[in-house]
Amino acid sequence: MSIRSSIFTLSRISLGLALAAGVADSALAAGLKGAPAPFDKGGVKVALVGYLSAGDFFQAYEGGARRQAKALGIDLRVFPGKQDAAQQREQIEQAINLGVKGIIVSHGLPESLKDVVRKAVNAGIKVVAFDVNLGNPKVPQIEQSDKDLAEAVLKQAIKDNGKAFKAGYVYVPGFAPLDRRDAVWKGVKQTNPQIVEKARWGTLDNPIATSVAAQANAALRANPDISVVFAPYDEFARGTKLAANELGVAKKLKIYSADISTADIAEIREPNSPWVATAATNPAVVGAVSVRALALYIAGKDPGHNIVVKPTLITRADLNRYNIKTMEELSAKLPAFGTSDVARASWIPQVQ
Ligand code: SR1
Repeated sequence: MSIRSSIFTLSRISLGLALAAGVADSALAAGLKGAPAPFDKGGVKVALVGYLSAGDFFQAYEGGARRQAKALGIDLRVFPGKQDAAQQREQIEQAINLGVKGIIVSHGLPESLKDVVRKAVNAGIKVVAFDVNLGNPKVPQIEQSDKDLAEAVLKQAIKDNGKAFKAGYVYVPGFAPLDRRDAVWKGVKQTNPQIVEKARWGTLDNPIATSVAAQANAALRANPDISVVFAPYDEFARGTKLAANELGVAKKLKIYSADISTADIAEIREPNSPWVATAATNPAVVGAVSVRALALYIAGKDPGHNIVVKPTLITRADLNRYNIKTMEELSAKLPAFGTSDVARASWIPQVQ
């Protein structure tokens, strides 16, 4: 899907959002009328336990989760991720001890989570996982279709640069979305042997963009023939762009990424920005979908094992053409980006 192919008006969705906002406050106080137990009583305790929490994507994801939780009368406890596997395990233990009815596990390293998640499931707690494969048939998996996302943006890279170029690649293995995007990158290189990966870098050390910039600076200096960088996480793209600007090579480089935020839109639209395209979902929508899927599960419904929010290709040319400056304007131009029909039920108020 692209912006050009999907321009609609948003009035129907705005009305839904306004109604949902009205429902949210009363839902917290008294539970949701007509909802299945336990949501008919309100105050259902749920935990969101993340591995990462800093950066635009995770802030927006949490915001979407909080809004949907509020509308459902859920008492959401957010455990912020500090990129610390031991701490994430400990937080899941804490959530179990709090007596939550459900847990959303967002990102993390599967091997450090599997047994503690099994403990939660055995205790009767419903668990859903976003972007971490816990290999447990009782844990529904939420993702952004990373295959579609990587394919869309790499197709654009080939459209812009042809099938022969020297590339840089930003990657940290072990994280489900990055590994799934990596599988697509491997396939693209195999199919197009004249696309040559000259250098690879990547780190999740905080602040991620600044740490990536230091690595990108060294890699781009050592490989001045790199003309395309595949950086499939917006913090990676931001860091690489920073390095390109420092080195004065922004004009001869093109960066293709994942994710989008209002700050990213500004960076992409800067004059002569090397960041030319991204493929993304609206992270607030993914946060809302995560809460809805868990709510369905807690209510005894089957949310499905694979819950997928589809990404959209967003190019600088499209952002400029429609003069899009914010996530709100992007959602207004492209309603499929601003909302999702995944994990819905008539009793779940619509916020996103
Ligand atoms: C370290 S993983 C970063 C990715 O997680 C989410 O899936 C976002 O899309 C981001 O790119």
